[in-house]
Amino acid sequence: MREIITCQFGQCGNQLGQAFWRQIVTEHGLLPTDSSSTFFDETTQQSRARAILVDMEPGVLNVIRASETAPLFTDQQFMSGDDGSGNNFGEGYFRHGGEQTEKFVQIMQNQLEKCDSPQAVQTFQSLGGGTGSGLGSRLIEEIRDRFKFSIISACVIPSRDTSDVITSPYNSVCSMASLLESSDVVLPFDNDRMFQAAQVQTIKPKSLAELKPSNMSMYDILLKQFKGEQPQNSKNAQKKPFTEANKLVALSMSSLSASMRFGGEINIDLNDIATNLIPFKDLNICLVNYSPLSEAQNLTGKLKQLFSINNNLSTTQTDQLTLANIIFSRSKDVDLGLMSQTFDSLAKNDKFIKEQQFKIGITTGGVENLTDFCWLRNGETCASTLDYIFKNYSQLKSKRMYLHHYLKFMEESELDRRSDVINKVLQGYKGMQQRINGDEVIEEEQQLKESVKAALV
Ligand SMILES: Nc1nc2c(ncn2[C@@H]2O[C@H](COP(=O)(O)OP(=O)(O)O)[C@@H](O)[C@H]2O)c(=O)[nH]1
Ligand SMILES: [Mg+2]
Repeated sequence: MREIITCQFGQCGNQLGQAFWRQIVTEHGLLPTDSSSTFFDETTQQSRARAILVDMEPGVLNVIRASETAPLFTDQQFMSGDDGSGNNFGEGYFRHGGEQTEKFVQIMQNQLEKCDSPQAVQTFQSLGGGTGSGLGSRLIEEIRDRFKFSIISACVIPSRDTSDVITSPYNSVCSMASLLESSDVVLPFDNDRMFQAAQVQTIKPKSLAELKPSNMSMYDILLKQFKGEQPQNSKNAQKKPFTEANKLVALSMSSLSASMRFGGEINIDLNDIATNLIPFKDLNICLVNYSPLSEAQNLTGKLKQLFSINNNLSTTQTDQLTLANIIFSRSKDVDLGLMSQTFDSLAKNDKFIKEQQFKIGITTGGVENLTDFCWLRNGETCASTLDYIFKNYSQLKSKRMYLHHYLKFMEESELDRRSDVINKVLQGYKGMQQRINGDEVIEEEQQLKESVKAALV
């Protein structure tokens, strides 16, 4: 079994992690099985999640330590501090990053020693704050440099809501630049989109308490301590449906590794995602849709939902040109034949579907009575995510608002370099059509010819 190590950074990252581990425990039931070793180390008496939990404020980690998932982690897997990063990428990246990096590398090495054949690292963080954004980015860069694993990063894009973190545009640009350079695949989860999707959502995933263990097991404590509620430590928690949003991220992320854990007709593992969806190394964002959010009668209904804008967790823009698509299907009742047949009938009335090539992963094992789908694709519409964070950044930066907070920790040139990275990838997505047509290559060749000519003169 190939293992996946999960790194969760900052408040949002750890709350996403909490939702994720709840989901994974419900999927694997309450007993260790062959399939559970992807996410759990089962060599000791008590199974432990293959995870590293990092936050510089103690609040959220203490909530996790007191929650029903606590038995999944040892003290050595927590990396906490006493003061946060003040919603400042610079403070997270430079101050905490300078102090914490070696400690993190040691915890990572310790986790790796417990793996036979580690496949990938997956990360959770928000882009808008300071710790997840700054320290998280720094540590992801470290993983890239030292361990050379595939890295798949789920990141939360801040809401348009003005009560959200005021400096989030700086944080988002800086951390997104890092992810684009260090992660193999960046999966943006837009809070506004997810809050809307959460309103539509009528299906609740199974909770731990609903699972009836046939005999007592390593998860006994977990089950006994189960309180059924997502811990929240944010001032905004009452106002914003973080719990529902985080569940959608957890379900989507768990579906990506479902076929490698449970097997099925067509297996897709985390490495296949990068191989298939990232044809150009610098265009490494993939958008996410999840279905079903509401009860649908049949497979056609669920797949229709999958392509609906309501089910888009990444952006409000409808899909334009796509480079590549993967659909992850998990259901006992859906095989490739049925999937292809349903697709063919949908394509008859849908121009977009008709024009796409889909790679499909089919998982037939896993959670009883769960039929769900996750659609990842890379394409022109990824520009909308970068456009959003770049515009917000430019508005503040052009007036130099709040800039002094950042200049305490970093050079202005570093901020500019990071915004250039975003802009370059943004232009890359906007010019995708030309790249596919090969126009860009011709342009480069032309430039080369001209410079040779100039040199000869
Ligand atoms: N979806 C989601 N967003 C969150 C959660 N907690 C905080 N956020 C968002 O994350 C941003 C703030 O980052 P946060 O993780 O609190 O900062 P950090 O602890 O310094 O990394 C804001 O845009 C919040 O709205 C959460 O549990 N779920
Ligand atoms: Mg925090």
